[in-house]
Amino acid sequence: MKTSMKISSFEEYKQVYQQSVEHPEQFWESIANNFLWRKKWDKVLDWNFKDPSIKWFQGAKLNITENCLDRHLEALGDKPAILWEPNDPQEHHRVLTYQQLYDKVCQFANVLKNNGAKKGDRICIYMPMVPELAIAVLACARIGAVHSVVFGGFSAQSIADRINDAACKLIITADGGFRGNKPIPLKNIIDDALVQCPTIERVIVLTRSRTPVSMIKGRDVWWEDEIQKIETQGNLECPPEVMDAEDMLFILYTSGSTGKPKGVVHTCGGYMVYTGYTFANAFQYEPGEVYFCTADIGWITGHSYIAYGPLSQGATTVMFEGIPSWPTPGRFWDIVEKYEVNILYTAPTAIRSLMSFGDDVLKGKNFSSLRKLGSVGEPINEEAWHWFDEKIGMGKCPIVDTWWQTETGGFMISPIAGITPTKPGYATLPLPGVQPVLVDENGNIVEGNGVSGNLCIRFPWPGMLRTTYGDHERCRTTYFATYENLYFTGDGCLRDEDGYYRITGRVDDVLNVSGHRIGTAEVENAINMHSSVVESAVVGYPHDIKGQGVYAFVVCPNKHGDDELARKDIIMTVSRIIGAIAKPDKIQFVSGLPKTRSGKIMRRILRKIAEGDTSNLGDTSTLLDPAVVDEIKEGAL
Ligand code: 6R9
Repeated sequence: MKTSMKISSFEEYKQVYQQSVEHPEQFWESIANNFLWRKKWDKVLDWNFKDPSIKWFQGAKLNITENCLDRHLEALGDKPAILWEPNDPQEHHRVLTYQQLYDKVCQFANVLKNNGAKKGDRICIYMPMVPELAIAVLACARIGAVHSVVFGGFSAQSIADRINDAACKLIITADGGFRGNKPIPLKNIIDDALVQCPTIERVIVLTRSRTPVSMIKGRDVWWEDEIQKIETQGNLECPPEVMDAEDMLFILYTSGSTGKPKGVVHTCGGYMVYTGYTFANAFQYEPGEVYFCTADIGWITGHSYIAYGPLSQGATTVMFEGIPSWPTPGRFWDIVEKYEVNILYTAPTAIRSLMSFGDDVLKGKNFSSLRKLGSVGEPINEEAWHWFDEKIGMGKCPIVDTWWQTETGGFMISPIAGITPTKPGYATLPLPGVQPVLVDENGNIVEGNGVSGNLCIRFPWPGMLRTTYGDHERCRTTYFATYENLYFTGDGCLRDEDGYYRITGRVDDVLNVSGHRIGTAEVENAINMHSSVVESAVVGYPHDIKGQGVYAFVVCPNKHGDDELARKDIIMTVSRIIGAIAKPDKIQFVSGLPKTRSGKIMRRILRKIAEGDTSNLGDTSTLLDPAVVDEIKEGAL
């Protein structure tokens, strides 16, 4: 089988898809042949979903950074790899060519080595969206260290939990960062976290904001000083560590329906093949095109589709430090114009928020460079889809609505730009190699079209998670135990008469707030830590901009009569424990929660109340105290 990285017609898609289902191993082998390997595999795939045990390209040797950097030097050495747009448009932007990025990655990889890092060590990264973040990520991969990037919006406590879970040895951070008009004191937050992190031996601090920080002797070093040492030593090259295909590449923490966030583990070979292939194919990336993904590298979208995917394909990727609405709500459009962006990949929440500023903001902006648009993170509502299509894409750019997850590593269900006919609100069809199925409440696969169910995948793909760090059993129970021999995504989905897929949202207790995954249990645990709180229940409710908002029902008898202050205290507690991204939008104080006689909170009822739909709350007769429901209904916000 000879399959190219890019499909060129819908007919070809159907044919390749069919082949990929009938002969998955040959299919992926032929895709993998488009990458650079030190040694090819002995076996393409070995798997079972029971344990689960998933091994792709066993016996193969590679380093992903050779694919992202070294192999492009000859042809693309002086072509831009990263175009960096600072938070403040007055500050100079930066361009890093492939050669420059390569040089910087090698140098920083040597800094890591000088500071005691070696293959297999876990390294936490907590940085603003500056090129050095991408450099740090790639430098870890260069030496075979496992990176664990933590998004800059998480609190000291969340960082400490993540560092301790993975027993990280080193952390890379910056003095501070900028997002809009808000400076973020990254190093101070790290200092708070490190009080609880005995495994950290070294902190490498990049200078970004020039805010005062405390540098602890013997533990903290400046990025720039360490680079200086490398230069003095003349230690500029760093040969890539040769990795096994199934060696760990990174850990990325994500929320689930229970407990603390889990560390999703991705491995070198499969992840490289999967992100590279899906990037090239779904976006139909053409050499020279400028690609702008508005995500943060702290999330999977940034890992796969700012860093690894585009770089393995020799693309030019734009990295933006700031936020869409600062200093003006036209900021994204200014960036599109400035860099003549050809592919813009963003999230429905950003689109809705920009829509809300009205179309005047768009006047005089030049969108003519745009050829393809993408959406990710949550279901895109039709209104946002059409606005994106008409106002930004000028009706001439295909919209690639990519459904996927931290756990899937890359796109799963998505149009191929300009090839798959699209439908607003639909992620359309599975990409080659992806075998989705819908499962009914009894766990049976529903065949045919015009059906809905829980979305599962029945065959492995190279980019899938291999385990959850330090707790394989949790990986098994979360994803592989709900339905036998299937990977369960946690999403509900419908397949229409044409066989097109539309994701309807999470069916578990995970919220999607502005495209960020937040576990309701996590927020409840944080709220319950507040000293006056007895218990709480958190549900989502429809929010015009965020998609979902966080609604908390809180039993808090001891508020000293000041509801507003108690609300602020609770919000402060959640910000401290998790981070500002998980702050409840609404807090309703209640005298009790609706519970069954066995003590289970009836979330279904709370969800309805939060949605403002109290007409039909269903059967409440099994409740311990049905009267509580009336009280909650009355007090709904
Ligand atoms: C990539 C990413 C995963 C969850 C996923 C689903 C939702 C993502 C979507 C989408 C509808 C899309 N989701 N993309 N829902 N249409 N195009 O977002 O990963 O942060 O792990 O979130 O996001 O509910 O299960 P992650």
